[in-house]
This record gives sequence, C-alpha cells and structure tokens, in this order.
Amino acid sequence: MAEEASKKLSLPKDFLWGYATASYQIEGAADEDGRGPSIWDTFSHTPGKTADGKTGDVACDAYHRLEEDVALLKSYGAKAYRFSISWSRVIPLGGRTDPINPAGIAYYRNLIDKLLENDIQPFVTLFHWDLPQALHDRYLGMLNKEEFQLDFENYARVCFSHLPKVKNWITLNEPWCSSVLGYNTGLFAPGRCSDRTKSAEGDSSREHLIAAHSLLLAHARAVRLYRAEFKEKAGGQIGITLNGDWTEPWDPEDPLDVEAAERKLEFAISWFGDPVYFGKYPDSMRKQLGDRLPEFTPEESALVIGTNDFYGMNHYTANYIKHVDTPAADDDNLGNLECSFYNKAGDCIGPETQSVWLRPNPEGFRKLLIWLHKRYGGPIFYVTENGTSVKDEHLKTGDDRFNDELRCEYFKTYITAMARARQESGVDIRGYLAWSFLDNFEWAEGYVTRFGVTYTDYENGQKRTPKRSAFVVRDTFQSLIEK
Ligand code: GBH
Repeated sequence: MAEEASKKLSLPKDFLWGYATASYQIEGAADEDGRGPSIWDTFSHTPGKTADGKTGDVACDAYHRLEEDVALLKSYGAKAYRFSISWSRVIPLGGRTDPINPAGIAYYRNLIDKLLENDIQPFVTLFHWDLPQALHDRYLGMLNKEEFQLDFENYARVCFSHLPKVKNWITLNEPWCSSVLGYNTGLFAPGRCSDRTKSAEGDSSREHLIAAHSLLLAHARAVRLYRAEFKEKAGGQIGITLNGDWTEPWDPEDPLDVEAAERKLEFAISWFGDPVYFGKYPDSMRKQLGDRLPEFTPEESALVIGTNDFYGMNHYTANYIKHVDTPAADDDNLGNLECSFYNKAGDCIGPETQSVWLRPNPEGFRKLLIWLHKRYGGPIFYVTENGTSVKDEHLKTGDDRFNDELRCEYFKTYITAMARARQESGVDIRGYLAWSFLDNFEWAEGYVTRFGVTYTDYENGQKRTPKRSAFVVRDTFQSLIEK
C-alpha cells in the first residue's frame, strides 16, 4: 500500500464545513418589505407545476428567523453557511435602471453580520434560479444575452458593494438546471419547452443552449467586475457552482458505453466547465448539436476563460450509461445515451431515496472529484452541496421523524470519500457545505421530499428540530479535522 493511503485519514485544521440553502427554498416572506416576484413565484402559483400546488410563499419562514437559524447552525458546529440572495428582494424589478430595495439589502447585511459574529463564514450565491419576473416579462430573461448579462452585472455590483464583508461569492448555482429544466424539459421555472400541452411557447432544441450561453457571459462579467473593483479590498474569492453526477459504463467491456459515460460528463458538466477553464464548449457537444450550440466570439471567449477562483461542486448521485444506436433527438440534453441505476451485470448503483434521480454511491463522489481535478488542472474546490433525501421520510411520525438513518450513512460515507480524494489523490478541497440545513421547498416536488438535517414542521409554525444526521455530520468532521 502506498504510504499516502496508509496514513490516517484527516482534514486540515482550517477546513471549512457547514450547510447550504437557497433563498426561494427557505425564506418565505414572498410579498414582504418590497420584494418583487420571481419566476419561481409565478411558476409555483401556476396550477399543475409543483406537487400539491405548493409554493414558497412561506417555506421555512427563514426571513423572520434569522437569529434562531444562526444559533442553530452554531449549535451544529458549522464553520460556514451558504445561502443565496433573492435578486428580486434586492432589486424588485431586477434591471440596471430599476430601484434598489433597502429593506432587502438590510436583511442580507444583518444575516451576514450575525454569521460573522458567530464565526461562521458566509458563502453567498448570487443566483439560485429565482430570476426577477420583471426581467422575464421584459425580454425573456436569459434568452436575451445582451440584456441579461448587463442586468446581472449590475445586480452583482449592488451585492458586492453593499455586502463588503462577504469573502466567498458564488455567481450561479447549477446553470445546467436553469437552462435544461427551465427551457428544455420545462420542469422548472419558467417552464418553457416544445410540448404545447405544457407551455404555450418554447423550443426544446435550442432555448436551453441560448440560456446557458447567456448565463456563462453573465457569470464572467460578474467575476471580471469583482476582480477589478472588489476582490483585493475584500480579500475574497469568486467562482461558479456546477452540478454533476458520476457516470459508469453500463458495459465496461463496450467501448461505446465507455465513451457514452464520458460524453454524459461533458454534456452535464463540461458544457459549463470547459468555457470557464478553456474558453470553449466540448467537442462532443459541437459534434451532436452543430450550429444550435452558440459559438463564443473571440471577445466572449476571452471574457469567460479563467473566471474561477475556485470550482463550486454540487454532487449527489451516479448513473450507469448505455450508448444508443439511433440518432440523437433534437431535444436531447444528455449526449444521446441512456441512464440506468443497473449495469449489464445487474448490479445496482445504490439504495432508493425519495428522489427518483438520487441513489447514494460515495465512490462516485471520489471518482468525480479526481476526474474534475485532472480535467481542470487541479483547481481549488469547495463542495457547495451534497446530501440526500430519504425514502418515505414524509410519512414518518413522532420521534422517528428525526431518525434519518440513510442520511447519516450517506454523510459519513460521502465525507470520507471526499477526504480520501483529497489525501490520496491530491484534490485541493477546502470546504464542504451539506445540503441542506433545513427541510425546505424542494422545487417542483413541493414539501414532500426532505433534504434537511433539521426537521421543519410545516404544520406547526415551521418549528425546527435537529435530526440525527446533524450530529453525525458534526462528529464526522470533528473526528477528521486535525486538532
Ligand atoms: C440541487 O440540485 C439544487 O441546487 C437544490 O436547490 C436542490 O434542493 C437539491 O439539488 C436537491 O434536489 O428528474 O430530470 O428533473 C441537484 C442537481 C439536477 C438534481 C437535476 C435533480 C433533476 C433531474 N439536480 N435533477 S430530473
């Protein structure tokens, strides 16, 4: 055994760990103190779009429980907390000539102050999917690349200048989801797609590719601005957060499956990662999508390349990948392949959870960290989300609601897998934010699916109760981090 591998597994003293949330999923107060509507308000209020027609109107009511929530984070031992800013709380109409809402700024300033007083480092996401509705109405949001990037840059400037104590900025959360779920499958706001029974407008063969391009330019402009005017003074860093599942070939003996597994990673991750690190889209995407995939002009390429101080990684699950022999459909977003939880030998990738897309597979986390480390030249990583739902957790009663065995196991094994990637393979991971601090509004799944280490009692004034996993995460980090 290599010496590295035989050393006791550990994490450095300054390793940051804690929890993550997002504005629309927890804040509530949708209509208070001058907040403007976002596309998620509109979408969740449209019949048939979310489970049981649920909305984020109240959610976890986090807007009114800032002190209680920071105290709870502190009691969990968290060293960092990732939250997102509701763009339409800060600029209700969203645009660069629209007024700023001082009450919105005050809320986030207060949250940041409380966190810092408790030695909890804020990780602040500018955009976790909740586009101001006014920008959608005005120019279709990210389908208008010129307008969108300028309005996002202005919004970023407002946040950077009014929230100077923040040292860790994340421009976008999972632009893959904004693009594909918003403009290709239409499962998320604004719900556009080619299926006219679901959406009056949309083109699932193109719009997500346009949205992604605008998002990349918006990210790049915010980073350029931060580096030019704020970074040095704040002593801060800025990056993008990308989601990505690990892939294994369905038949490891079939070179076409091996290739398809790699192609899936490129369609899901490198679509955004390659522009940020290399200034271009992956060849596999160009080959399949042709001129439907926008080209970076030389100016755009120069703007986007090198715009990550760190790689924000959201990771949950893994899939087996099987190639298909037929040509790709126009609305394909995967890379012309099939995903499965079973491989040719009949092995299952992991146990069931409440989320149809999520099966725990901690080895996949370790392997994906190594894949990203190699592809992108050893960047600094922060794991900005990782976690799981638990099958039928919403049916539990009494104290059993706080006994989340599968989630405990998930966190133990995933955190260990991450520590191994760091120690044995040299992946430069500086922090880890578990998803999620609280059970919250799980988008189209409403409140049925729970991801929290804290139970939120929606029937009883959103009362918070720690689940067992909150202590497992704490103990796992305490035993790994060097004294
Ligand atoms: C994260 O995305 C989000 O950032 C967070 O807001 C959310 O609460 C959390 O996951 C838990 O879901 O069946 O085709 O609709 C994770 C990455 C990618 C997972 C898209 C769900 C949907 C696949 N997500 N995927 S589909």
